Amino acid sequence: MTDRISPGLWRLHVLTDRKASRGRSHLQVAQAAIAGGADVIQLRDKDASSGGLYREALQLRTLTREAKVPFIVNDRLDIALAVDADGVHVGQSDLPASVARKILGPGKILGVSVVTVEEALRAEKDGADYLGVGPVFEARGTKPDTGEPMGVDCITRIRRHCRLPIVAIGGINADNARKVRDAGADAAAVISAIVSADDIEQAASRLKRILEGTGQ
Ligand code: TZP
Ligand code: MG
Repeated sequence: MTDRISPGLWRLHVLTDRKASRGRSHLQVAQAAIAGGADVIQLRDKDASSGGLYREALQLRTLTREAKVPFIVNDRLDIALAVDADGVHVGQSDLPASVARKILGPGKILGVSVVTVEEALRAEKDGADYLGVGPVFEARGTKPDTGEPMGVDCITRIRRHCRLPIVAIGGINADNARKVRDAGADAAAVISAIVSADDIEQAASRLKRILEGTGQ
């Protein structure tokens, strides 16, 4: 069972993405990903209305609570608080991490997306529990503004300067997951290689074993 307050022990973050899920709901995707060994589920939906997102988040909260898997909401601190999620993940153009931490309080998890060492150090100072770093490879999820792929060197650089757990993101799949671990990432956050797979459970399980170093 995953330790819900230790992001450093998590290996596989699965981010939901309605558009990439081939008709399957956030709930169906999360159920299958958890069955395959996802260590944390992050609800990410840029297009949903607040009411719609709240209802989806409630369903995921029930599922993840029963499965004892941590539940993070992307961007939407209001939704995270409304459903008592375990935490929130913010990017550089979202609510500042320091403000998110203040509102969340000390007991919740805060993830922050960073690209540079400076951003990583600021996130650490602002109270982040883990860093999202990427896109490492070409992102295949639906976000149009994820930026240019930075390669695995960005992980190595940030690893050298910052102690927080690093979660690599962007184009990660079974063929390249080993590279991000070797570069110093603690975990990978994955959208399309899992949510678009024919068999989500199997795709999650394979990636999990690669990230744990017990499979290929
Ligand atoms: N942030 C940086 S890349 C990315 C996000 C949300 C999308 C990753 O999606 P995929 O399908 O795993 O490449
Ligand atoms: Mg964001």
